[in-house]
Amino acid sequence: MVKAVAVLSSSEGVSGTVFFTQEGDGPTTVTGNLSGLKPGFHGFHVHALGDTTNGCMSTGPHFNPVGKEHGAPDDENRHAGDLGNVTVGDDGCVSFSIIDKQIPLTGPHSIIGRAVVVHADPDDLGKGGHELSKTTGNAGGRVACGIIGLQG
Ligand SMILES: [Cu+2]
Ligand SMILES: [Zn+2]
Repeated sequence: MVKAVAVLSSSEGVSGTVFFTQEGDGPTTVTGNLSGLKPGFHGFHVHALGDTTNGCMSTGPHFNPVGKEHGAPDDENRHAGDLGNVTVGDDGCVSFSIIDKQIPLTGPHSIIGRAVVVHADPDDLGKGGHELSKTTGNAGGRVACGIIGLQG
């Protein structure tokens, strides 16, 4: 079992923790909780770089090792980092559990050392018809992020 964690924070008061586990070559389970967000859908992705020198802006684009378009988690054509949306309640908090096959913790497409990013707006899952739909899901600003690191 490989385990990883990302601690998210932002200057706007968003915070949370996201845990990743993977057994062998199986899917990765992502569980987490976030608080301080506006109620509703927020895009949630793995971005390519674990670089926060310029805040969440320097984490690069969505992790996309095989050159696909932006999509929904259950689409064939999606970035590996496309985890869809988290749904925040009226209290500004969300707890979630996601199981995904495209974000391994080992091997050439490992997400260790990359970043998780939570966005200000809903991810349209590539289907919004906006000029950004096929690259970012038009999910708006990056309100919080954290670097994915190995956990013992
Ligand atoms: Cu993103
Ligand atoms: Zn994407």
